[in-house]
Amino acid sequence: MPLGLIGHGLRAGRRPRRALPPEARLRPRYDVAIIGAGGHGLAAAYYLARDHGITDVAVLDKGWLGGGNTARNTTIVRSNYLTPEGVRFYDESIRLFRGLSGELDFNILYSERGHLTLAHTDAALRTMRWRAEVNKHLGVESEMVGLDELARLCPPLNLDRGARFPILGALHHKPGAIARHDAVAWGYAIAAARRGVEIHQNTEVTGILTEKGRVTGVETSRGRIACGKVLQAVAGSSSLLAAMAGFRLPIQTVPLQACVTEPLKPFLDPIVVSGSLHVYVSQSARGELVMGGPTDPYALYSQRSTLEWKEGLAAPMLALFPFLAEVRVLRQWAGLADMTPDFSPIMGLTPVQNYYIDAGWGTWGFKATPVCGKRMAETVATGKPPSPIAPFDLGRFAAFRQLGERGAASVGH
Ligand code: FAD
Ligand code: PYC
Repeated sequence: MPLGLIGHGLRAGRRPRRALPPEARLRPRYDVAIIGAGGHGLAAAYYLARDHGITDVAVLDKGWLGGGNTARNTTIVRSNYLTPEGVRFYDESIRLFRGLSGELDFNILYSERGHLTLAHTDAALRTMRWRAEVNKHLGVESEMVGLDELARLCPPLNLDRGARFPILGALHHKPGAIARHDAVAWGYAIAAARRGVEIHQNTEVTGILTEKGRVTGVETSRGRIACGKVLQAVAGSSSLLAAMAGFRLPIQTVPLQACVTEPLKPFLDPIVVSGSLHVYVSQSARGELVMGGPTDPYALYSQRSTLEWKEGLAAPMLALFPFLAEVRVLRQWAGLADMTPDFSPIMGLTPVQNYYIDAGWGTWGFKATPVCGKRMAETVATGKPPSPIAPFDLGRFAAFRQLGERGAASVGH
């Protein structure tokens, strides 16, 4: 096997395909403009080209490729949701994630670790049993585990019954995984560009052009672009773009912070989440502990880090893993979470014809990157949202068809 691998690497004619082609000249017209070169926009561009042969596509970003929430998230992938619609949707994403390194010829370091959601109260146990039952019914591997099994799955966890927040049990979701977020963005970008998609960085969309209720183009910091169809995939800026297009979204935008410690020898295999204590942690391939907590408690467009947040994280984290007391935090940052009232995304059509939306990704959108890209590409190509995403339409809020996923959010936001 190692010899085969070396032979493959040295084979004549094999060219490394890791680089993005040089940026093309921005043209005055495209069939499709995608606003946002995060994982979602880039994945949609890739599947538009691969599955629908639509390659006259410009992906426009005000900053750099993958520099928004895609670069700022803690990379947790799971499908242990509460609603059947949510479970099916995220499960399809996991299936796509599993084959993504091969599909894109780009190693996204996808690593299935198992995902543990700890219960500290009877109410939490009840919600987890509910999730386990819905998951199992739909063929997703999730089950309740007691303290003995928890000790086996995660030996460093403090299971002391006399602890300040004793653990009563957990929801164990075997397919829970982490991946390299920037590799996901770059993998999709290069694969899309190879098929003819143009990616234009430093190109801010400043206005949406419409005529008789139909989109006709976008105004950008580099001039006007005419286009037949537009997909907005701007995560934390969704309400701002929707306002430019002339409609409102039921979204509140709040900062979400995270941090990493110095690298440690591998000791933590599963991803550990405590919804009640509002903290979660996983250990990256580099050995860093990637840690997160609740959203900031007020709506704000700011990506600063705060000491209060770090202090709020440290106490419960040390209750779970007391021996981390001397470990140093290396970096802390924030992204912007577009929170919907039901903690589910908004995907599909909008009041503006040919203007499509991929939004409401709050704290949960990284895991949806492949499935959302694939299904939004289908929506843009056919003008009709396919059945897996149809329930996530914008119209559900007015029609009382909310998809309540608050109980399956990672931490109590
Ligand atoms: P982004 O990556 O934000 O891309 C949107 C792009 O749009 C940006 O590059 C931005 O520059 C661009 N843009 C905005 N406005 C304009 C404009 N006017 N013109 C042109 N371009 C524009 N999700 C999970 O599933 N698991 C997790 O563990 C997880 N952890 C998280 C931790 C943190 C700290 C944060 C902040 C989020 C986390 N999330 C997680 C959520 C996840 O990061 C997002 O939902 C996801 O990255 C959204 O991807 P995107 O491609 O839609 O958006
Ligand atoms: O959706 O699993 C998740 C998650 C973890 C941290 C932020 N979001």
